[in-house]
Amino acid sequence: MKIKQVILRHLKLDLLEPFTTSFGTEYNRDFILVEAISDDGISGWAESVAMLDPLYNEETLKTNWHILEDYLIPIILKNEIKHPDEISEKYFTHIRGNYMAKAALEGAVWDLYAKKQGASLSNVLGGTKKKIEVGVSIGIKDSIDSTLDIIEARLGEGYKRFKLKIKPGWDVELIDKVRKVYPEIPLMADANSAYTLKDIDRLSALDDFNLMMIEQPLAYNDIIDHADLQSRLKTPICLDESIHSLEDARKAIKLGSCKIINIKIGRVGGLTESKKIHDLCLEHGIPLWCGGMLESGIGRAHNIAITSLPNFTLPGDTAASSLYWAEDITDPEVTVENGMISVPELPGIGYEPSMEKIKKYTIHSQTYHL
Ligand code: OSB
Ligand code: MG
Repeated sequence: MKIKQVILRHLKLDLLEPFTTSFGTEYNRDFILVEAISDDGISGWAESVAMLDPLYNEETLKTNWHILEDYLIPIILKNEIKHPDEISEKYFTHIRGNYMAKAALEGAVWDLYAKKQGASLSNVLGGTKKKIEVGVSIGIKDSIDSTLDIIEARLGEGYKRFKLKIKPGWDVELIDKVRKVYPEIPLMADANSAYTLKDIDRLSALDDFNLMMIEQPLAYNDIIDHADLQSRLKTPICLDESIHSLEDARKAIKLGSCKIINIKIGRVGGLTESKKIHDLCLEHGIPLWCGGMLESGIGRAHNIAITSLPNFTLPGDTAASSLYWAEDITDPEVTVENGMISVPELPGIGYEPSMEKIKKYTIHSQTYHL
């Protein structure tokens, strides 16, 4: 496979509602859309999940653009790629970090590869599920009552798991009230690294609510204190921010830092690395689910494909486009029926990028060729 051209586009979509986590509030989503075009004129698509500001992790839209333009795209244009696994295993190995930038370009080549095989992305990744279960991530709100209203609406829409964003002061009372109204729902909390071991009393209090898991309570780069915390809690800890690679996952499992892992394709540097983490976790009895980064339909399509692998046994954050955007940039948009998404069977990602909508939301674009 020869890639003759890569187009980067900076898109900006307005969120229908602000999305607040312990690290900040997002009002819109700026992201890089990557289009990789083969010498026979087929396009593969993916997006970078890096945000404008380095709040979730250290990458940003600008650092991703720089790494893509100056390092990754030239490598992809220069080399004949037989299989997308070669990208992370051979071509990007000497470039440290910059996982989201790598994943964005690798993902576009995966889509292109699948299209050339006439197979769905799920299929070429080894996916087995035809339908996947979907949960929803609920941001920090101004009152517990408005959180309860949102849960009620999402329950009615059939979502299979409810994740509440927490931070110190928006945690024990919130979960307690939600549990009193909904004693049985699959409920979890995501702290995005808002606590330290000094908060052990607060974190222990969360242990009494039969939560499915607590996601990333401690520092974004920690697996040591998480192991300590996990030994003191019966609620499973799920790691998000701390896991960037197969090696990170291996070490976290060995230390007992978590009992569940959230895979984000961007955070771990791509689909090939995601598959490897999947296989390791399957071997060790660590269940997985696919996280979300407020992606457009293009990024969500990749998430849906990886979620079709067998060890994604817990509902993921691939909620419907209509919860986030007035309009999404794919045809069809991502829709959820009774808390389920049917994995597309069309070649590639299976959601067609709408050139008209992409043009409408593009702020800046740049084309690269040899
Ligand atoms: O920690 O899972 C997270 C969104 C942006 C940054 C970090 C996170 C999130 C979410 C996912 O919770 C929301 C979604 O994409 O539906
Ligand atoms: Mg998270």
